Amino acid sequence: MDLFHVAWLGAILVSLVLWKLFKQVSARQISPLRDIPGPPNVSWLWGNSKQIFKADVAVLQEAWTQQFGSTIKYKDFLSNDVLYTVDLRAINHILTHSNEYRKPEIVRFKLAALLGEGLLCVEGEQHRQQRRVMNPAFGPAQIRELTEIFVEKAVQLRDVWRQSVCKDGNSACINVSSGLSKMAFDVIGLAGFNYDFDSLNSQKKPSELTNAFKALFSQSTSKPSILQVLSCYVPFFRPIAKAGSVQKSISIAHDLMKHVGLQIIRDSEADIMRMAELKNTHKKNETMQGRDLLTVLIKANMDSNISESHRLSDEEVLAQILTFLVAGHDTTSNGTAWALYALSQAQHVQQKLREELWSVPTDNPTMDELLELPYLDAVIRETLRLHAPVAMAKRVATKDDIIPLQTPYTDTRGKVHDSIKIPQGTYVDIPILAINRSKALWGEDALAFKPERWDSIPTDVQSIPGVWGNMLSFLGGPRSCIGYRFSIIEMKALIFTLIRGFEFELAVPASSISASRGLVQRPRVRGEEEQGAQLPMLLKPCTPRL
Ligand code: HEM
Ligand SMILES: *[C@@H]1O[C@H](CO)[C@@H](O)[C@H](O)[C@H]1NC(C)=O
Ligand SMILES: *[C@@H]1O[C@H](CO)[C@@H](O)[C@H](O)[C@H]1NC(C)=O
Ligand SMILES: *[C@@H]1O[C@H](CO)[C@@H](O)[C@H](O)[C@H]1NC(C)=O
Ligand SMILES: *[C@@H]1O[C@H](CO)[C@@H](O)[C@H](O)[C@H]1NC(C)=O
Ligand SMILES: CC(=O)N[C@H]1CO[C@H](CO)[C@@H](O)[C@@H]1O
Ligand SMILES: CC(=O)N[C@H]1CO[C@H](CO)[C@@H](O)[C@@H]1O
Repeated sequence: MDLFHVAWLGAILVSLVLWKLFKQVSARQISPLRDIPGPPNVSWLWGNSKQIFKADVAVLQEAWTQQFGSTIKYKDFLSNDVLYTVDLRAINHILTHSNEYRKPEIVRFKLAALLGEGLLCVEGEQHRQQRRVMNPAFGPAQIRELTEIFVEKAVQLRDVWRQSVCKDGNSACINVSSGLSKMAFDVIGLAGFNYDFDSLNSQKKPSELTNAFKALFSQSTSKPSILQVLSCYVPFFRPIAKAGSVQKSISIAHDLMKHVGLQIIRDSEADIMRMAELKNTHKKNETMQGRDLLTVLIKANMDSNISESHRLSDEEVLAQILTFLVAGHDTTSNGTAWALYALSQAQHVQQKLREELWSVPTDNPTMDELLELPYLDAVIRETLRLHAPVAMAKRVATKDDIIPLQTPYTDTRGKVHDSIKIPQGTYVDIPILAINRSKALWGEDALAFKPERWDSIPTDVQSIPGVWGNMLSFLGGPRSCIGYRFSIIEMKALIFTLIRGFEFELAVPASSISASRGLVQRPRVRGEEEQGAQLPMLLKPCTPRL
C-alpha cells in the first residue's frame, strides 16, 4: 500500500469514528435517560468505567445507589449510558424479557470467538432451540446419576491433600485454589463429556486435549486489545479485530479441539446406538457409559420429537463442550474456595457443619443423602449469597422499552417517575452481588456469614426473581444458569468430603484476601495479585467420630 492509500484509509476511519460519535452525542441530547440521577462523568473517553474497575466489585455502585436512589445511571466507555437499578420489579422485567435484553457485544466478543455457537453466546430463536434440547441433561434425574463422579473426585482431592499433610507432619499449608480448580476441571470433563483429564493425578502427563484447553483459556483471560474493545462499540472494526484475534496458537488449539471433540461426539452417538440395540434385545449393560451431559444432549437431539430443522448441528454440539468447561469450571471451583474461606472465618459454623456431616455413616453419599443435610444446604446458600462467583451481568436493550418499577425514582429535575423509559442500545448492569447483600432486603447483618438466616428468611427476599434460593447468584428467567443443580450438588459433595476430612484455617490474615474483579470473583492475596487465584490454608486432618 502506498502513502496515498494509507491517507485515504485513515480519512475513512476518522470519519467513521466521528460519525459514530456524532450519532451517540445527538442521541444523548434527546435521550429519556438524561435526567436519571447518577455520579458525574469523569472522562469523556472512559466515562465512569475506570473508577468502577479500580474499586472493589459493586462497591461504587452501592455507594451511588445510597446517594442517588435505587435507580441510577452512569457512563461507560465512550460515554455510553449504563442503567443500574436495584429495584426488584425492574430486574424481574429485564430478566424475564431476555429477548429484548441481550448480552452486549462487549461480553459476547471474546466468548463467541472462543466458544462459537454455544448456549452462553447465542440469542433469540437459536437460544430457545438449544436450551430446549439441553434442558433434560441438567434435570434432577440426570444430576443424580452424576453425583457418583462428584463424590469420587472429591475423595481423590482429599487424598491428594492428605498426602501433602503426611509429608509435612500433622498439618500443611496448601494453596487450596489449585486442587479445587483441578478437581472441578476433572469433574466437568467426566460429567460433561465423559473425558478423564485426570489433572488431579500429578504423575500423569497432560493430554493433548488438556493442553489445547489451556491454550484457549490463556487467550480468553488475556487483556483485550484496544482494537477489540473499540470493535465492541463501533461495528466497523469487528472484522479487523476478529482477524487479529484468530492468532496461530488459538487456531491450532481450535483445530485440535474440533478433532478430539468430534471424536467424543461420534463415540457418544455410537454408544447410544448400541444401547438402543441392547434395549431391543432386552439385554442390559450396566457398565455402559452414557450418563454425561453431552450424551444426554445428543440423545435428546436424536429424539424423534425434535424436528429435523430444530436439531443442533455438529458445530453447535461441539460448542457446548467448550461452553460447559468455561461456564462450569471456574465458577464452581471459586465458589467452593469462597466456602472454605467463609468457614475458616467462622470456626463455630465449621464445627457445627462437621458434626452434621459426621452423622452420615458413609464417605460416598448419594444425591438424596446430600440433599437431606439442612446445615450443609444453608452453608452453600450463604456462601453463594455473600460470595456470588459471578458478581454482575450485563445486558443491552435491543429496542425502546418501558421498565416498570416497584419504587419510583425522582429525576434530576425533581419529577417522580414510576417507570423507566429506556431507549434501544442502552446498557443495563444487573447487580447480582449487590442484591444478594442488600441491607434493605436481608437486614442489618446482610454482610455477615450466617447460615442460620436461612431458617427463616425475610419476606422481601422471597420476591427476588432468582432461579435458585431467593438470590440472583444463578440469575433468573430464560437465561438463568442451566447448570445450577449440577454445581450445587458438586459443591455439596466437595464440602461434605473436605470438611469431614480436615479442619481448615486461613494461613494468612483475613484482611490480605481480596476478590478479583474479573468475570468470576476469585480469592487473591493482596500484594501477590500477579500470582492469580490463590487461597493459602492450613489443613489439619481429622476423621469422623463414629
Ligand atoms: C457456582 C457455580 C455457578 C455459578 C455462580 C453460575 C452462574 C451463572 C450465571 C450468573 C449465568 C448467567 C450469565 C449471564 O447471562 O450473563 C450462568 C449461565 C450459564 N451457566 Fe452457570 N454458573 C455456575 C455453574 C455452572 C455449571 C457447573 C455449568 C455447566 C455444567 C454452568 C453452565 C451455564 C450455562 C451453559 C449458562 C448459559 C445459560 C443460557 O444462557 O441459557 N454453570 N451461570
Ligand atoms: C478461579 O477462577 C480463576 C480465573 O477465573 C481460575 O484461574 C481458577 O483456577 C479458579 N479456581 C480457583 C479455585 O481458584
Ligand atoms: C494457587 O493455585 C492457583 C490455581 O491453580 C494458581 O493459579 C496460583 O498460581 C497458585 N498460587 C500459588 C502462589 O501457588
Ligand atoms: C458393556 O459395556 C462395556 C463398556 O462399554 C463393554 O466393554 C462391554 O463389552 C459391554 N457388554 C456387552 C454385553 O455389550
Ligand atoms: C421429547 O421426548 C422426551 C421423552 O422421550 C422428553 O423427555 C422430552 O422433553 C421431549 N422433548 C420435547 C422438546 O418435547
Ligand atoms: C456526555 C457528557 O455529559 N459528557 C461530559 C462529561 O464530562 C466532561 C468533562 O469532564 C464534559 O466535557 C462532557 O461534555
Ligand atoms: C455491594 C456490596 O456488597 N458491597 C459490600 C460488599 O462487602 C464488603 C465487605 O464484605 C463491603 O465492604 C462492601 O461495601
